[in-house]
Amino acid sequence: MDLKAKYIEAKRRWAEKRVAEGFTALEKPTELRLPPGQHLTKGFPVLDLGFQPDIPLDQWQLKIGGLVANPMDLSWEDFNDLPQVEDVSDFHCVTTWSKYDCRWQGVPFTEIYERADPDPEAKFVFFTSYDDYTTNLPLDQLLDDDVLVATHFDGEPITREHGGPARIIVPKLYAWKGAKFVKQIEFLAEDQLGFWEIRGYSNTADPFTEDRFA
Ligand SMILES: Nc1nc2c(c(=O)[nH]1)N[C@H]1C(S)=C(S)[C@@H](COP(=O)(O)O)O[C@H]1N2
Ligand SMILES: [Mo]
Repeated sequence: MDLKAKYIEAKRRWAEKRVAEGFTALEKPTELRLPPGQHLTKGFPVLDLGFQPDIPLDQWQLKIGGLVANPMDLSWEDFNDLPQVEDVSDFHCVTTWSKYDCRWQGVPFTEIYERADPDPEAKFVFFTSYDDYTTNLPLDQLLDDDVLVATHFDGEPITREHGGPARIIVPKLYAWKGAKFVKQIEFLAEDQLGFWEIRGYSNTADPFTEDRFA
């Protein structure tokens, strides 16, 4: 599917989700839900680089740039003017824990894509965070209807330890592909490896094929 078609399909599925009221827990049989080598956790472990940046909302900015027609420096206010949705998804960390039914709220990545209007050459996205963490993804995988720039978890603002004010959620991949404390989103023609990808983690990161290390 080309990128435009994928984007339209994701938008269509969002519309369906909005109609399906009372949508809370995912109904999937365990064998399709818990990836191989993972165990279920009820808590919510914290994984970071050893410090959690403190970003006052009046200084927070989300920079969107690279190969786009409309580069943007969004203030917290600008960002919160974008359409928001809620989505429930599972979370899989490469260190073998998974957490079911995470209820996230935030701006769908498709809204960022639409406003930034990437050039046709843009095929990859590079994320940079306020703790200098980085990660990279093919644009294609971000145009899915469960990918969010999330600001809320379980109805509350995401705490600092879990990546607030805003973090990226890409439920279909291992969680290191989702940048906490996100600061910048760059659209690129060539792939550029992020923090863990440089250090031997898989660049594709599919939990269901135990695609942990390159
Ligand atoms: N900015 C930033 N984002 C990050 C990380 C990090 O260290 N810094 N760790 C990643 C990893 S390995 C995981 S498993 C998840 C952890 O999210 P959590 O701390 O909310 O469980 O965030 C990912 N995003
Ligand atoms: Mo992780």
